[in-house]
Formats: sequence, structure tokens, C-alpha cells
Amino acid sequence: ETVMEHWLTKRADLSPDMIAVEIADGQCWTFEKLYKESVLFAKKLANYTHHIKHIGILSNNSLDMIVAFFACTYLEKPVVLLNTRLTTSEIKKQCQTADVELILTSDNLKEKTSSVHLPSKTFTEIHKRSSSSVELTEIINMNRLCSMMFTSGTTGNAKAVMHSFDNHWSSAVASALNLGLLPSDKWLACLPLYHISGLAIIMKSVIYGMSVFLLEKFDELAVQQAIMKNGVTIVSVVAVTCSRLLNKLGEDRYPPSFRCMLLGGGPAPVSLLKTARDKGIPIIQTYGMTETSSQIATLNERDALERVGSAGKALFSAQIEIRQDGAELAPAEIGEIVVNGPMVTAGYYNHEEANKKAFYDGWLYTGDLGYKDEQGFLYVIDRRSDLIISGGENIYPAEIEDCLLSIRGVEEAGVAGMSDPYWGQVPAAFIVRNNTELTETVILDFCKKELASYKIPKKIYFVRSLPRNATSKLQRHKLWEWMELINN
Ligand code: S0N
Ligand code: AMP
Ligand code: MG
Ligand code: MG
Ligand code: MG
Repeated sequence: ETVMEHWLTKRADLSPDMIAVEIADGQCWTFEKLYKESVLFAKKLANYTHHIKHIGILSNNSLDMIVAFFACTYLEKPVVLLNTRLTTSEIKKQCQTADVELILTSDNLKEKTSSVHLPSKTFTEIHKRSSSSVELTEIINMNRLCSMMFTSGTTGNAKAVMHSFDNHWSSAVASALNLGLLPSDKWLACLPLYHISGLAIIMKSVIYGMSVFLLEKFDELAVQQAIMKNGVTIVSVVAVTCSRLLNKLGEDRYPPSFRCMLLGGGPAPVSLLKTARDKGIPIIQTYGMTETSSQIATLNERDALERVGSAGKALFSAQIEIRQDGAELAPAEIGEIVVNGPMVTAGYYNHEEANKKAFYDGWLYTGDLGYKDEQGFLYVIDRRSDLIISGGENIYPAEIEDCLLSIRGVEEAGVAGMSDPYWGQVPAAFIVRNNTELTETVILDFCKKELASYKIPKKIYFVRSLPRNATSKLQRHKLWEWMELINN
């Protein structure tokens, strides 16, 4: 097994005075500072982590969150990154699934965290402790589990994607071999670190020796200022945040030092790509997912203009094939996108059934549909079965249906994605009720308690029955047809 000196230790040794992280209030931390803070935090945290299996982190982007993350790596404790938009009951379920036995959180999320009823500590509480005499690891075993993040399953049960150190390393290296790396590079992180779109930037920072500009959350004004005044050269965006940035920019232009927006996480509307082109903003389209530790295909800048809408080619060290019934298809034929490479997860934590379905012969069957053109450029045409992507957040219909079905008076429920000019897609629900007193308000109030607000159906249709096939399986495509009829 490959072993390396711990990345942050190594980086602090190689580039001690270089800025690792800069935040909006002007604070700048060097790699030496980040290393020292992480090691100190690890020694304090060790007072609580004896016999603890996995550590959850529930936080919006912050220096504390990055320190806590690296502290866990020094204690060789895998970190489970939790989405702050989730409700307490959703977080509780994820913690059970991923064997989280301690949650670290920010002060402002203390209340939410404590209702999960697991041992928890705020970053501040840890800072106040004295150091224990624990020995921190000096190395990284590349096959070791580093982190986990959730992605929903088609059955409605969330699955934890495992990221080894090797996955993170391979992803960072493959990305640099595609985008190149300039000494002046400063990557802006405004997507959440609890998604791989955000965390991957922190990994790159330490592995490359590259500065990160960190925002607590997305804010178009703050991003624009960071690009205009703070020398940001790259920013990762999803379609909604990209379009908000272009609106904000108006007739202004970014400085020439700005290199590109890396756009991923869902389909990219061609109109958006064209608007960006008109404003002289290079958009690098990428295809990737939590399971591939971020980018796995990316469109080179030089190919971008001729291939609007393509997600490019598989990165160096990765492979992408279009298959149907196990066989590779010819160019232009549409089939399932299957991927392979050292950045691809070894699987879902403790989920044999899902792993059997998704992995075969070392390849991950993504469930996404697409094709390659004659030159091998990938076009993604449809997302994995039933998945709704709203503003870069994934929603699985089954999870919403489970929630709706638990409401008294709901006989049947079917959920499908409805296109939305702002979010891309939002969930809509079709409900068969056996009690006409069951109103939309009652249903929505119930959902608010159980579901993160981006998952709450934006439209509810009461119907007499749901479209089902002979084996009584819900025919979701019929729901889409119904919506078209209703909305036109
Ligand atoms: C779009 C974002 C920024 C919106 O958040 P914002 O504006 O801060 O909203 P809030 O003020 O928090 O809330 C206001 C109301 O809006 C609701 N809401 C918030 N988000 C959504 C949403 N997504 N859909 C629907 N509603 C939403 C709130 O609930 C609130 O409503 P009320 O008032 O009713 O409570 C934010 O959603 C965001 O950051 N989205 C992006 C998340 C993300 O990073 N997704 C990518 C996940 N995928 C991956 O990581 C794999 C791909 C990948 O790695 C990648 C992706 C992109 C770029 C690069 C890469 C790469 O490969 O490196
Ligand atoms: P996540 O599970 O949050 O990592 O989301 C990954 C999913 O987003 C993929 O499986 C695709 O369905 C979708 N996706 C990512 N990149 C693209 C792209 N360039 N075009 C279309 N869909 C994409
Ligand atoms: Mg906001
Ligand atoms: Mg692998
Ligand atoms: Mg997601």
C-alpha cells in the first residue's frame, strides 16, 4: 500500500509562508498556520474521540470547519460531511447509516445538532479544552477512508459515498493535468464543503500548494468582489450560481487574471453558456459526481467554443464509456455513462445491495445517459433515473414519496421533477387522498418538519389515481406528461 507523509504536514514544510486560505474579512492563513491549528485542534479533539468510529461535521464553510476536517485526518478518523440544509431527522438517519458517533459543529448550528441526540461538540468547545497527549499520525495510507458524503438512493434511503485519500489525491492530480496550475492561482470556494464540489477545492489547495478564497456561503456580491479585487483566478459554480453571477456582472467585465468558472453539478443550459461567452467569461464544463470525487470529464478551454454543451473527455487516469447491456456503443449512440479511474469511490458504506447494482468489473454504472461524438467528446443528455437536481442539490422522488405516504389520509403519492426557470428543476407531487379535508397546507406543514426545504414539493396535484404499469409500478414518465398537459 502506498504511504505518504501527511499532506498538510508536507505542505507546511514545503510552502510554510504561502497563503492557504483567505476569508472575506481579510484574514489570511498560511499553510504553516493551518497546519499548526489543525494539529492543536486534533490534540484537543482527542479528548473525545477514543473508540469513536466516525466523526460527523455539520457546518457551513469556515476556517474552523477546515481545521476540524484536517484534525480528524491526524487522528485517523473518517469524517462524514453533513448537509446543513437537512432537518434534524434527516441528519439523524444519515448519522445512523454512516456510524457517526460524534458530531462537530459551529456555534450557530449547536441547537440543530443537539436535537440529533448524539454526542456533539461545537468547534468553540473543543478550542477551550486542553491538549491530550495523543500521538498524531505522521502519514497517510492512501487506501484509508478519508471522508464520506451522502447521495440519495433510488429507494429513498441515503447512501454514504466513501472517499479514500487516494480518491482525493487522484482527483486533484487529474484536475491539474487538465486545467494546469499557475503560481498565481487562487480558487474561490463558495459551494458547500459538505459537497465534493467544495471539499475538492480544499484538497487541491493542500496538494498543489494553492490559495483558496473561502466564503461561508454563496453570495453573488461577495464572489464578484473576490474576483474583481482579491485576485481569484478560478471559481467552481453550478448553473444557478453561474447565472446569478452573470446577472450581477451586468455590463462589467472580470479582470484578465480571472481564468475560468468550472461549471458542474448538473446540466448546463446552452443559453447560459452563450451569455457567458458574450461576456468573455471562460466556462469550463465538467461532468462529475460525488462518486467520482468531483470532475471525471472536463472540456478544455480550447475546445469549448466548438463544442458548446459537451462535458469534454475523461480526465487523464480516468475512462468513460457509453454502454448498453454491458457492451460499448458506437459514437453518437445514447447509452449509460460508465466510468472508471482512481478517483472513483470503492463504493457506498455498508451497502452491499447498492454496490452490487452500481459496480461491475471495476466500472461504476452512473445511471446517467449520454453519448460520445466521433472525436470522443462526452455529451450528457439525461440524469440518472428519476433524480431531480434543484440548484445543484439532489432530490430523489422516493424519499419525498415516503414522507408523503406517512401522512394520514394520503393513499398514494408520486413525485416527479418539474422544470423551473430558476432552480433548473423542482419536485412536484401527485397525491391520491382518502379524505378531502387533507389540504395542501396540512401536507406542506408536515413536509416542513421532515424534509429539507429544497425537497418540499413546489406544487401539489390531487388526483384520483396514479399511472401504474401491470406490476403496479409507478410510471413517472406519465407524471411528466400530465404536468406538460396541466402547464400548457
Ligand atoms: C444555489 C445555492 C447557492 C442557493 O443557496 P442560497 O441562495 O444561499 O439560498 P439560502 O439563502 O440558503 O436559502 C433561500 C431559500 O432558497 C432555498 N434553497 C436554497 N438552495 C436551494 C436549492 N438548491 N434548491 C431549491 N431551493 C433552495 C432555501 O431552502 C430557502 O428556502 P426557504 O426560504 O423556503 O427555506 C445553494 O443551493 C448551493 O450552494 N447549491 C449548490 C450545491 C452544490 O455544490 N452542488 C453540487 C453537488 N455535486 C457535486 O459536488 C459533484 C459535482 C462537482 O464536484 C462539481 C460541481 C460544480 C462545480 C465543480 C464541480 C467539480 O467537479 O469540481
Ligand atoms: P451528485 O450526486 O450531487 O454528485 O450529482 C451528480 C449528478 O449530477 C450526475 O450523476 C449527473 O446526473 C449530474 N451532472 C453532473 N455533471 C453534469 C453535466 N455536466 N451535465 C449534466 N448532468 C450532470
Ligand atoms: Mg441567500
Ligand atoms: Mg477505485
Ligand atoms: Mg448532491
